[in-house]
Amino acid sequence: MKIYKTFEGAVVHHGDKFYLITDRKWDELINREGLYQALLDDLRNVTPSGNESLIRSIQAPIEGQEIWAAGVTYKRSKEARMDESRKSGGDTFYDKVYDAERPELFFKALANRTAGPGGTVNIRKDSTWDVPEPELTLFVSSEGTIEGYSIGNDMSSRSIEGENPLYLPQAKIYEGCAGLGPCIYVPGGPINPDTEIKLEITRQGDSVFLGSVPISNMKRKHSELVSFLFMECDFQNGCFLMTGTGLVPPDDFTLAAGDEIRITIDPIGTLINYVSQKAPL
Ligand code: DO4
Ligand code: MG
Repeated sequence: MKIYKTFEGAVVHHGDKFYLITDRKWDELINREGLYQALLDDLRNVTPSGNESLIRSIQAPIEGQEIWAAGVTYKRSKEARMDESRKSGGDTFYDKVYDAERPELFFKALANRTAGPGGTVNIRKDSTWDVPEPELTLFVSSEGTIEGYSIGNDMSSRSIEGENPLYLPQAKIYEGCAGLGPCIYVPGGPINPDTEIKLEITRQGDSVFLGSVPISNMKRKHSELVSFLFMECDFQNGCFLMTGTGLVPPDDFTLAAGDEIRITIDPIGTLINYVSQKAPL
């Protein structure tokens, strides 16, 4: 089952049918323990439509949730970050956090800084080296239960983070720093461990990066990330948790304004965003 947030209301796609739900606010609709069953119950009172056009005006599937992110959960992320921060002496922190019991977790964005499907993500004007980070993103209810999955893009400045790990919030948090969508996939159980994350970046019609990684390459368990996040934080409307990147383009790659970023995680779908940058300094 998938839930889309549209300008007309929430649309649930179940089997070959689409259901428009207008009598519940988004936060109230998604933030329920046992969401799959709760949605099935809701659908009994809604007349379905066989028409896909219900999901034409899709927004990011977020309203009152915070987006948090986990870092250095894949070996590829650890190695790339150690390389970019070696000169500053910051490389050893990534190595340590990869092996530590406590994961790296950081606040990423609220809805106002998050681009939905077809929306624009930004690169900072004071950054010279930028990448998207395609991440399986958990939707966790206020009770701390993993109820669904979405696709996240944790936009990152490698030049700023590489200069000093203490610049992480500036490398990660700014206008248009996150992408989320196209829906929340609610399978009614854990996502298939064979799931793959695919990233394609296209520049003026040419593919300039293509890669994929299985989520089974992730070092930590989803439940482990959630339990650290919920240890001392309450989330009244539930929250999203990006689970870290296992795909980092080669060091000679940087995003440019106009690039198209296409992240696919079957069976969630494809999140497409376009890159923008105000005039560089
Ligand atoms: O350690 C910095 C951030 C790491 C991150 O965002 C990731 O591994 O995805
Ligand atoms: Mg990341």
